[in-house]
Amino acid sequence: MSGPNTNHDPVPVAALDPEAIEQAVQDALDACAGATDLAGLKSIRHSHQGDKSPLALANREIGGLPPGEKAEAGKRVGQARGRVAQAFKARQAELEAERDERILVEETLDLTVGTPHHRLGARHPISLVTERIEDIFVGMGWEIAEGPEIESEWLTFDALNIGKDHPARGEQDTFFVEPQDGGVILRTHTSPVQIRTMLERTPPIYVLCPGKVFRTDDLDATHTPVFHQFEGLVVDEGITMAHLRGALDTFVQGLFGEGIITRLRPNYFPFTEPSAEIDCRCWVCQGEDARCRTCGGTGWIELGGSGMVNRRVLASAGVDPDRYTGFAFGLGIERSLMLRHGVADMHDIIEGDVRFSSAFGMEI
Ligand code: FA5
Repeated sequence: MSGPNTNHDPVPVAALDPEAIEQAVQDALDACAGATDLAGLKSIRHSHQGDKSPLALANREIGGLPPGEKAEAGKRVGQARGRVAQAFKARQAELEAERDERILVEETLDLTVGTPHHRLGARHPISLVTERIEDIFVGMGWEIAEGPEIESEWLTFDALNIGKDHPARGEQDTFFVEPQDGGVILRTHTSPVQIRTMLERTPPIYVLCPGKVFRTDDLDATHTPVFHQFEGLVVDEGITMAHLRGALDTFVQGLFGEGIITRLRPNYFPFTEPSAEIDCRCWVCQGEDARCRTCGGTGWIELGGSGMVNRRVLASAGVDPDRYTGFAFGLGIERSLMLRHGVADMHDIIEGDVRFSSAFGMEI
């Protein structure tokens, strides 16, 4: 027979006293309610739910009770611990909601608040129109050639058949680099790149030479002392004025629009023979408005100079003039821009006001 179960602690345990348990629960609930943030809640949670908390201690004492008392004590302690756990869980949820709310407020972005406006720069229309012109000729298979802005007098004048007594060589047109008789100047046109190209390459030559040039002109509505030109040069066997005309027509149609044609008027340049002034059909009135403001009613707009490369120029650049012929032309980029976009005053182009450049956008 088995004897009576004496394996329990007969001494009543204070921790299991209902009032003590209720007090422990109340203490836990008060502490819980008093926690103002999640960190505070975490630190008090240990005192009321941890291994050494009054309720954990009471729970451990249940094992020592007489069997008949265990169930009730277990129920009491279990319910007490449940209430405390429930309170902590609820408070935790409240504090988390408060934290999330606070973060949402603190990190809210007001998308309507004005920001400091940093005005973006703009590419200068001279750069844009230069690229556009380059694209037209590169599209025909030509190459881009360049030369220095500080140039020798020989390449700028002598090699181009511009004699010592030519007015263009005078002080009223040319910026000289000191000493004045040192033979170095700021190039007055892009034509010396013709000579450089012929000296460096052998025909066939198909090049476009855009660049900055300098003349002692005063700044006014149509002139500037620093401006841009682009020079075209073709040297090959059998080249005629018809090829010049075809290249110019393709160019003006690319820049000014379909159907625009050119006209060549006799002129004189020492480096071309024969020489011609290039006009193009007015793209505004097509020659049909005697009061057109773009062409002055003439139906034609003057673009620049051109001609067949003078035999003497071919020879001075080492090209056999009996085998090769060529054509050249030179146009002002500022004037092309003024014509294409109706810019009335050169000042607008050279003053660098970003509002002027912005009006052209990034594409011409
Ligand atoms: C020449 O400079 C020749 N080298 C062009 C040439 C090349 C002819 C090849 C034949 C063969 P001209 O001096 O006319 O030519 O100048 C050409 C263009 O430059 C003019 O049509 C004009 O558009 C522009 N230009 C001349 N002076 C100024 C200036 N001060 N400001 C702005 N553009 C100018």
